[in-house]
Amino acid sequence: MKIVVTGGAGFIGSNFIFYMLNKYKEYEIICVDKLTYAGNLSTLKTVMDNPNFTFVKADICDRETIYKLFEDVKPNIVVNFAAESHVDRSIENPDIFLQTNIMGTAVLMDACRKYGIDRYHQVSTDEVYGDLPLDRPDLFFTEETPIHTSSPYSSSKAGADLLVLAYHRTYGLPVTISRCSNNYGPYHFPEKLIPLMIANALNDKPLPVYGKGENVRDWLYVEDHCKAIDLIIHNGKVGEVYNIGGHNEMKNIDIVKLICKELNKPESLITYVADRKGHDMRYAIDPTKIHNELGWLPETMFADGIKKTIKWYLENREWWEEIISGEYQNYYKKMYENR
Ligand code: NAD
Ligand code: TDX
Repeated sequence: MKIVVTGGAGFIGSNFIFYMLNKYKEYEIICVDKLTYAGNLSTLKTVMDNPNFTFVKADICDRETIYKLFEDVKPNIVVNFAAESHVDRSIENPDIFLQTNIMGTAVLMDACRKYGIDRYHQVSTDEVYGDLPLDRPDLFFTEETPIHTSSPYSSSKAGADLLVLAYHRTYGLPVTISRCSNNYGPYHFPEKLIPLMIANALNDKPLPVYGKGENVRDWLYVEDHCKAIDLIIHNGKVGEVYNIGGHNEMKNIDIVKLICKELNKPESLITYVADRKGHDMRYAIDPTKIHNELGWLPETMFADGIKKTIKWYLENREWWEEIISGEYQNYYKKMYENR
């Protein structure tokens, strides 16, 4: 079995690679990653010497290179994690999101059509459903919820999802799509809420909470997401969409306060800053379908997962300090100074 994993030098893709190499000793994993600002080869250092693992630096939008790779490798399965993934960056500059998230997906699927594939899996997001109001805790996103996006990021992911379903209907490509809620865990890039707050708190820097911090996200430990994708690529029905989430809704402000408590830092570090444009209020996944059809259930409780995650950031300072010491400083200034 040969699996091409795109975006494997990023947060979720790398965790998926670790999970798969550990679980399936006979599988070959070929990671394809452009190594954008979000991709880090150091993340993959523990698997670089594994004979079942190969790293290929390539852009999923580069048709010639991707075709050549498929011709050489002839993968059985493609799992596409590669994407521009940060909402705030998409608000500043949508172009690259359209390029990578939509055009890159098309190139990968064209390669699958040309060289044949058993399964193309698209890693999507709950953000394609837009948001839910705070005063309707009875509402959840199901797979039937209409697509209704808010940001250039979520729109680009929705565009890709529609293209994936179109390739299934028009060309019979054997696809599946998963739409997951917010992940957290090791190797999460420090521009995102949880790692940003951990890093800033450890450096005694202000903790910038957008708006009033009332927005709700549905948090899932990254390994539970990886387990769900493993089940979908092996047992999921072709042409289907599966929502993934663990019914773990939390307000941003409560997460930030929890991080302060765990790290023994004062809540006075919390600074309320201008809200994100078009900020989604609440995400909440109904995971009934994946539970009933594939038997998936989240295994890591948030109380344990957040402790494990904080411990990981404490024990792996080198990994994130290296990241935040470079170009990231300019990004941080631009996004947060005078906000
Ligand atoms: P990430 O930003 O940490 O990693 C993205 C990876 O893709 C990086 O290694 C980057 O170098 C690579 N990449 C970007 N453009 C590329 C290109 N053109 N060609 C090849 N590689 C490229 O992202 P993540 O948080 O790990 O998210 C992975 C996927 O999961 C994305 O598709 C995202 O939309 C989706 N998702 C993320 C979350 C979350 O909470 N992080 C939740 C649901 C879905
Ligand atoms: O500095 C911050 N302050 C703050 O209040 C940051 C970075 C975020 N926030 C808020 C915005 C959101 O309400 O925290 C919440 C989470 O923000 P992000 O970590 O940027 O995640 P989100 O916008 O919810 O999107 C994430 O989940 C869905 C991923 O980045 C996406 O790739 C995924 O599709």
